[in-house]
Formats: sequence, structure tokens, C-alpha cells
Amino acid sequence: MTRQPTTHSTAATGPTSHIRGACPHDCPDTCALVTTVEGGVATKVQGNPDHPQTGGVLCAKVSRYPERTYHPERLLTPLKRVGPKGARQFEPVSWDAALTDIAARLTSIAARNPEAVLPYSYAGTMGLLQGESMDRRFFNRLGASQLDRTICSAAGGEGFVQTLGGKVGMKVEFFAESKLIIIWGSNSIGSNLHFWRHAQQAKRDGARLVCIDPRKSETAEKCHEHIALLPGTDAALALALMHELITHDWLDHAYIAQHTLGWAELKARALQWPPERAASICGVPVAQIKLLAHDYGQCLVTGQPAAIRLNYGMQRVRGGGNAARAVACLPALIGAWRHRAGGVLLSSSGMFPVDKHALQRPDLLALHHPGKSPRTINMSTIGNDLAADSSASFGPKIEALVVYNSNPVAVAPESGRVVQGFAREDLFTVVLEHFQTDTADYADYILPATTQLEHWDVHLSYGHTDVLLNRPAIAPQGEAKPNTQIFRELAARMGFRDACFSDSDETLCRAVYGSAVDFNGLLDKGFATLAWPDAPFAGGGFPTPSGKCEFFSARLAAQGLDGLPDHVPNFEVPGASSDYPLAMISPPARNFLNSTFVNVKSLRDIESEPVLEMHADDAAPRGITTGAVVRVFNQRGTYLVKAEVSGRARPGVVNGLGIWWRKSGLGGTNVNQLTSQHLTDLGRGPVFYDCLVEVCLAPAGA
Ligand SMILES: Nc1nc2c(c(=O)[nH]1)N[C@H]1C(S)=C(S)[C@@H](COP(=O)(O)OP(=O)(O)OC[C@H]3O[C@@H](n4cnc5c(=O)[nH]c(N)nc54)[C@H](O)[C@@H]3O)O[C@H]1N2
Ligand SMILES: Nc1nc2c(c(=O)[nH]1)N[C@H]1C(S)=C(S)[C@@H](COP(=O)(O)OP(=O)(O)OC[C@H]3O[C@@H](n4cnc5c(=O)[nH]c(N)nc54)[C@H](O)[C@@H]3O)O[C@H]1N2
Ligand SMILES: [Mo]
Repeated sequence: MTRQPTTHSTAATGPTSHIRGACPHDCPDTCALVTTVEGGVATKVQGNPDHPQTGGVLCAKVSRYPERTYHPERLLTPLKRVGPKGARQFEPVSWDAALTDIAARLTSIAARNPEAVLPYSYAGTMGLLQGESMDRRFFNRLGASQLDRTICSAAGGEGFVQTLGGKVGMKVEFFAESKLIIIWGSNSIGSNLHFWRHAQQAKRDGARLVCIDPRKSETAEKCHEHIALLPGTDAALALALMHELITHDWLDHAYIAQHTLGWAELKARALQWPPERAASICGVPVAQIKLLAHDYGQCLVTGQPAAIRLNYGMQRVRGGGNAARAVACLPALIGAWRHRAGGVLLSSSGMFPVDKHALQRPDLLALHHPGKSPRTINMSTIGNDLAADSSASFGPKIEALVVYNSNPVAVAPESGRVVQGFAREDLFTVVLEHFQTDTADYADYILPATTQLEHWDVHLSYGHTDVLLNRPAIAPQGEAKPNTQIFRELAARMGFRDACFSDSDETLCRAVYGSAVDFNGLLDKGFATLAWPDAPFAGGGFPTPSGKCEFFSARLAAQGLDGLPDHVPNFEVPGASSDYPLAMISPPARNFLNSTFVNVKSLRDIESEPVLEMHADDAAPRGITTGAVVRVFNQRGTYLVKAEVSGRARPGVVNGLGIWWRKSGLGGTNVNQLTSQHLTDLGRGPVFYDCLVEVCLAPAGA
């Protein structure tokens, strides 16, 4: 936690101002920022002390914002490729030349079939303007392929939609009043710092904290109990907890009868999961499962609130959707929802009344391409999809990619395949970026984008219930432009005449929430709190079709899927006979945000270099010691990295902390060289943590 923001060294003179903004990063905390501007230069970025969710405190990463913004490697002009694909040979060109050529190329591809053009974006900025407005309008108007944005939260999100009816749950501030907090699949200290403050408050007031995570993370070591289960076994654990609640009758029968659906079926399923069965699958002691069930059940007996902070770490495996479903059922069993400090929170994003239609204008598609419904490409299988030829089932070969707010060459699974796709000489690739990322290396054109300090935006949060506004604090650096402006200008050059392409950023800001949020209040204060009830499901009222917590999902059953949650084993389950006996997970390094900040020196200095954490039991027989360069490999590829023999790893599981840029790795690859393009049981998400590998000492000089 950093209270003292770094000061940018540029000598600045002139008037000083303090500009209110919002952190743009893909993180549940969505902090309110105050940027100090001296003589036109941003010298400090601090947490807004007036915003209760931020409490004046930022993480180490975002307090380095000036360092990132004024980084000597910031892209400041449009660049055009002049060498072979991926050779990193570019020359500066004018905006006019770049946009004119890009428009001509896209127009000629779209004239044959607009679905040959694919946008590729994720949450490099979570801003609703810079990530979900003009860009979406542009591709809807063009009739381009749609992108299924699954890379992060699709499986868990779908699990919650099927069970609770949406990405809804407890208000984060009430965790401070809980008496039992289960932190499930999350390293909160690293990735959800402002939640951790509430957990600390609860701990001081006598709450018990339990962490469920294969890795002994910074968070796990500060909880009273750490359940270090094998990756992908969370549903088995949740079902065994249900088994114990049932057999001890730690059940809120009235809540179950009134506010749930499918109890008899769920009960029969859970009774197949005695703790002994789960313990052998999860690789944890039976006693630990019984103790957790006891603690959870006692909250019902004593009338104390029990809360679960689920995060996305546990859904990046084949059965991730089912696991999220199983966990989402637990609070109803003990009536935890009756308390405002009880229940579960995975994501609060479903609580925000964003007017997506006004922002994205899907009607442009119907207007300009009547009767057409473009195919959808899953961003998590981009490696395979870039290799696919035209066919009746796939549609046209992908001929053009427009990438923004994402770094797929580093973050998408099976990056060997992703690189092959991006290296296609016949693929026309445009990348909107701040930096020359691994993805930008493969571009035909790189267009310099503004950062959060340089543009307008409006935000939701997936960890709290406040809307935030971001005002620009400084002028755009070099010739950088906001994504909104780049798509506006591209639309004009493509001859798109629809009036919505002239909307200013301020008009877009007002459109995000329409009349649901008082925009003048937002301009005034920088944030606004949603009217979400304190104990939203105390009396039922879940946003499911039945209005109940759906243990049994008729919607899933109608798709031919299991209507009940179950343990779905990983695609890659470790076994003694396997060529690849170790499970690898790749959770984020604390001082990076996915692959963002990897090039910010002060943060990279803290992380030092890519490492693979290994338990001594796995390292010793392989002759591996801390600092040794090891080869991590499987049928998909090889990753060279330094080993760290560490108590953070459990036996049988290695932790390859991410997400480094490939070019900063020893052998020019990163962990995603090893991950697969398989998809989750629900939501079509990636399975980054469902991955077997072998590790050996690398030959000297490797
Ligand atoms: N500092 C930092 N903060 C971040 C991010 C970052 O990269 N760095 N990323 C942001 C993003 S994009 C997201 S989606 C959010 C969400 O955050 P998450 O993606 O949930 O990331 P973590 O909090 O690291 O939690 C993942 C935890 O799950 C554990 N885990 C792995 N496999 C399993 C499993 O099978 N079961 C269980 N129970 N646990 C498992 C990992 O060891 C890790 O500690 O965080 C955001 N915040
Ligand atoms: N092995 C492994 N892989 C993973 C994960 C994992 O845990 N393990 N986590 C996955 C998860 S949860 C996620 S969310 C994805 C994240 O993957 P991405 O969404 O691709 O996130 P980043 O790697 O942070 O890349 C975001 C890029 O957007 C750029 N950017 C930021 N703001 C702007 C802007 O305003 N305009 C433009 N044009 N560009 C901007 C940044 O410079 C950065 O390069 O990675 C996934 N990949
Ligand atoms: Mo994510």
C-alpha cells in the first residue's frame, strides 16, 4: 500500500491544479484518483481521500502513473511497418497517411466480406468510452465479426448468472462486519487491496479468515487458515461443505424453502460428496474440510454473518463455471443472505445500469446490413482462429485485426499459435497502444493512444457500487489520440455518415448511464453511489427467472447440460504416468496488472525477473535450486525461467507468475507458451490454470 506517490521528475512551473479521475485498470477496486498538475505536467497521482472506497490509498502500480505516462518508450506518433512481420521495423507516418491507408485496406476487405475484419479488445482500460463506445459503433456499422470477450471472467460470470441471476451480491464494505470470511481463489492483497482493508477490519473485530488457494499467496499467509487445494477442485470442496451442512443439519430450512429452487436435487447430489471423497480429489486433509464446514455452519447456529469473497482465480479451469455455481449455492443453505455482512461477492458489475444500446449502437448493424448477423469469434481461441481457412462452418478467413486495450500475443493462451497467427504476412493488423508491446511488434500500423490522464471516461466497478468519472488532467502526449477519436476519424474516412459518429466524448459520457445517474453530480464530485440494497437477497428476490437462488438451473438443463453444479475434472489432471506430472498455475505478479506495467522500471525492479515457484519436494528430485534456469515444457511449448524453491508452492503444483512480456523472458516466451486453448464448461472461457507441465534444469548457456 503506498501513501506517498512518486513525484515525476520533470521540472514544472506554473499554476498547480488537482484533477479528479478514475483508475482505468482491470481491477475490482476502481479507485478514485486525484492528479496534481503543475504547469501542465502531471507530477503526482494519489487516491481521492473523499472517496470512501478508495480512502486516499492507491496500490504501488497506479501511484506510478506519471512514470508510465511520461515513459521514454511511450508511442508518440503513428508508425507503419517497413520490415517483415514481427521484425519490429517501423517508421513514423502522419495520422492522415495512416488513417487513409487503414480505411482503404479495411474498405477493400469489407467489400468482399466485412466478417473478415475482427476487432480484438479487452480491459486495458475499463473505461466505458475508451472501450465500449465509438469502437463498437464502428464495427457494428462495418458489419465486422463480433468478438466473444471471454478471456477473464466468462465461466464464473455464467455460473453466477445461472445461480443468482447475475453478477450481483454483497456490498463490499459490509465484509468489515462479517465474522467468517472465506477468500476463495483470490490473492486480495495483490489484486483487490481495498477489499483487504475491510477483511482486516473484520479480523480486528474477531472474524476468522480462511483462504482457499493452491498457492500460499501473500493473502493466504495472513489468514487464520489456508486450504491449499489442487487447481480445479473447488466444486468438490463446495459439495463436501454442503454434505456436512446437511448431515449436521446446519441448514436454514425456512430460507431454503422460500427462496431457493431445486433443493431436493441438490441435496441428493451433495450427499454423494462425503469429505473423504473430496479430500482425495482436492489433495487436502479431511479434517480441514470438516473444520471449514463447522465454522460455516456455526455462523447459522450463532446468528453470525458469514461471507465469501470469490474471485476469478478458481474459474480458469475446465469446471470453472460449475465451481462458481457450487460456491454461489452455499450462502442460501445457511441463510447467510439474511445479514448485510453475509452472502457472496464475485463481481458487482451486474448492478450497474449501463445503457449499452446508447453507447454501442447495435442497431447500426441491422440498419446497414439488414438480415445479417455476423459470426462471433472467441478471443480465447484467437491462436486457432487466425490459422483457420474460410469454410462453411467458420466463415471467411480473418484478413484484418484491429487490436486495442489488449495485448493478446502475451495474454492469450497457447501463444506459440497466437504468434504464428499474428505473423501471417497476409493479415492486416492495426494496434492502438501506449507502448510497443509483444502484440504491437506484429502490427502493420501502430496508432498512439492517450492514457487515462489524457482523456475523458466514465466507469463502473466490479468490486464496489460507485460510478466514477475521469477527467483529462493533461494534454495528450505527442500525437496520441483517445480511442474514441481514432474510431471517429476512421469512420469519417470510411464514409460512415451516421450522426452518432460525431458525438463528442462529453455526449458519450452523458449517454453511459442516461438518466440513471445524475451527471452534474458526477461532474461535481467525481463519483456517485448506486442505490443497491444493503442486504439484497435477505427476502429472496434474486434476478433469476424464478426469482429464487437456482440450485437447479432449468436453463442449463434445457441446453442439455447438468442442471446441478458438479465437480468437473480438469482437462489435464496430474498422474504419475503422465509425461507432464506437475500442474502449473499462472496467477498475476503483484506489481503488474496482467501484462501492463511490465515495462515500468520501478515496478519491474520489484518483480525483478520471471520466476517459477516450486515446492522443495518437486525441486529436489530434479536437482533444481533457487536461481537455476529451468525449462518448463509440455506438448505445446517451452518456457525458460528462473526457479524459486518456495513454500508458496504446494507439492505437485508450480506457480509461473505472470504476465511478463514475451520479449522480457529468457527464451523470448512467457507462461502462455504452455497454456491450452481448451474452453470452460460454461461461458466458453480460457483454462489458464488447467495445464500440466514438466520442469527440468536447462542446459548451461540456455
Ligand atoms: N496486482 C494485480 N491485481 C490484479 C490483476 C493483476 O494482474 N495484478 N489482475 C486483475 C484481473 S484482470 C482480475 S480478473 C482480477 C481478479 O483477480 P484474480 O484473477 O482472481 O487474481 P488473483 O487475486 O491473483 O487470484 C487468483 C488466485 O487464484 C489462485 N488459484 C489458481 N487456481 C486456483 C484454483 O483452481 N482454485 C482456487 N481456489 N484458487 C486458484 C491463484 O493461486 C491466485 O492466488 O484481479 C485484478 N487485479
Ligand atoms: N497465463 C495467464 N494468462 C492470463 C491470465 C492469467 O492469470 N494467467 N489472466 C487473464 C485475464 S484475467 C485477463 S483480464 C487478460 C488480460 O489481458 P489484456 O486485457 O490484454 O490486459 P493487458 O495485458 O493489461 O493489456 C492491456 C493493454 O491495453 C493497453 N491500454 C491501456 N489503456 C489503453 C487505452 O486507453 N487505449 C489503448 N489503445 N490501449 C490501452 C495497455 O497499454 C496494455 O498493453 O489476460 C489473461 N491472461
Ligand atoms: Mo481479468
